[in-house]
Amino acid sequence: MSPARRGRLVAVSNRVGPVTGEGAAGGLAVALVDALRETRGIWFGWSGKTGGSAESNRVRVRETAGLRTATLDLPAADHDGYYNGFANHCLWPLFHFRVDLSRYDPDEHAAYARVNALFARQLLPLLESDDLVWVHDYHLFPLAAELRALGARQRLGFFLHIPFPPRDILNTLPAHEWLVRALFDYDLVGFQTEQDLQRFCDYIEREARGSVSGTRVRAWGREIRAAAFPIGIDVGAFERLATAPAAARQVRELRARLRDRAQIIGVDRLDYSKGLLRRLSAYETLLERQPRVHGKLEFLQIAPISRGEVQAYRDFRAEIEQAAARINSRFARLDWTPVRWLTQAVPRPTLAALYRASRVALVTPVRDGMNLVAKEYVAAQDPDDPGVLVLSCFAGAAQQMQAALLVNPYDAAATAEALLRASELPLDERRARHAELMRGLREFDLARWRDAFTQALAAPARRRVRDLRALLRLPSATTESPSRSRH
Ligand code: ADQ
Repeated sequence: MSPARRGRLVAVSNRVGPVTGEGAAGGLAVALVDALRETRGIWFGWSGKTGGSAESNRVRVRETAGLRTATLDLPAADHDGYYNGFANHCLWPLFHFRVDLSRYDPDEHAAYARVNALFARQLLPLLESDDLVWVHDYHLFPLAAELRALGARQRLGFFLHIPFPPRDILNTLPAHEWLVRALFDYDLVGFQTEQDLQRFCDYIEREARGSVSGTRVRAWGREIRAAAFPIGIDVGAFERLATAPAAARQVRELRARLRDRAQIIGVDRLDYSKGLLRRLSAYETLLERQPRVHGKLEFLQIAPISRGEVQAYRDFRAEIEQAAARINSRFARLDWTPVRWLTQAVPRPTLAALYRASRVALVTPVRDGMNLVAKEYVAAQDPDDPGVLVLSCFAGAAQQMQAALLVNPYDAAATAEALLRASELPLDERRARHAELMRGLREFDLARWRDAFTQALAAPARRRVRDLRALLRLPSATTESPSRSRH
């Protein structure tokens, strides 16, 4: 770990992920777990169980496979208001630019604040003075404020995995100032992309009447650091998964089943931000306009059900299943089903094999913080005969993956054309695009994301601006420019 690192790393997220077994193979969990093990740190979060009361529930500290986790059960009503309510019915849609789906309920807001306060009370006694505390995502905006109110002096960092919305959209949230102001109790705030950072800075400058100078952001009498830290994947691990003997066997079996058909793959949680309806509509447009692809393409969408307790998700699921059924009833033949729809989670080795066996990946969110599926698909390809990534320009990943075929998911005809082009792209162009994408994946991988963030958080305050630039490899010309324009 970095020489700048002092003390332990303490990660805080809504859920503590599985630390062993199949579930732990998820990239983010692995990256955090490695860093937590190295520093003898802790991963703190909700246990996944509801019940009891805020007064009676106690944090459970466990050590599994060399990693310490600290988990807490949440009172059922508080959990519902905090997680299904404010986090996923209010913040998630709003931060994905869906004001129409966002619902603000003061009781849910209060439950969100209560759960953050409870997390802070239970976390504080576990902290040592030189710990680095890394808080993850929109469930926990006010955690630092709650910790500070209890006297915490540790370095506190926050990383937002989802997009930061434009000022006009954020302003529709009655509690917008409360939410953004809470970020000023952290020392470092990280975003996925420069665009997210710019939208945050725009809010600070115009709405909060604060100021931005390089990575220093001042508002409400406080100063924090803010920067973009694009998350990556563990490229080597995904390559190994995709080339393991079991995967190679699965790829052969899948290809034998497909015969001369090209498989298009989509892998997403069943979420309206992932653009699944528009994706189906683009595929339908292609089938309408290009009868020659009938029987030649097969679209496999893997979309495990998520947040099934939120009404918007249930409505959306029904719509999407109808759309898939409509396409199949319009175009299916005895020997060909145009759309195959799976709603179960798939073990990661199988996922890697499915990616490798697919000629095209269709990753078309209407808005996404980053999108790791795009990166996993590329890493799983055979460099000698790689598939093609069709990627939404509204995924954070598009900023780094310019060698993909970039599409506007709102334009069904253009997406259909890109899909056709992807399925017919000549080998030399496929190889060139894949090589270019792999260079980017290796340069900005998961370890770099983790180390850049934790080193920036650990760096002494007066050196932090320069260190951040070096870590993020920003050109020195922009260093400390007081009037750096962000618009
Ligand atoms: P998500 O919205 O969950 O993450 P994404 O980045 O695509 O979106 O990550 C999904 C992960 O789940 C991938 O690793 C994928 O392989 C896995 N997955 C999806 N479907 C699966 C299935 N059926 N079986 C097994 N695994 C499956 C949030 C933000 C993103 C951001 C990430 C990380 O919304 O924008 O990229 O956090 O910061």
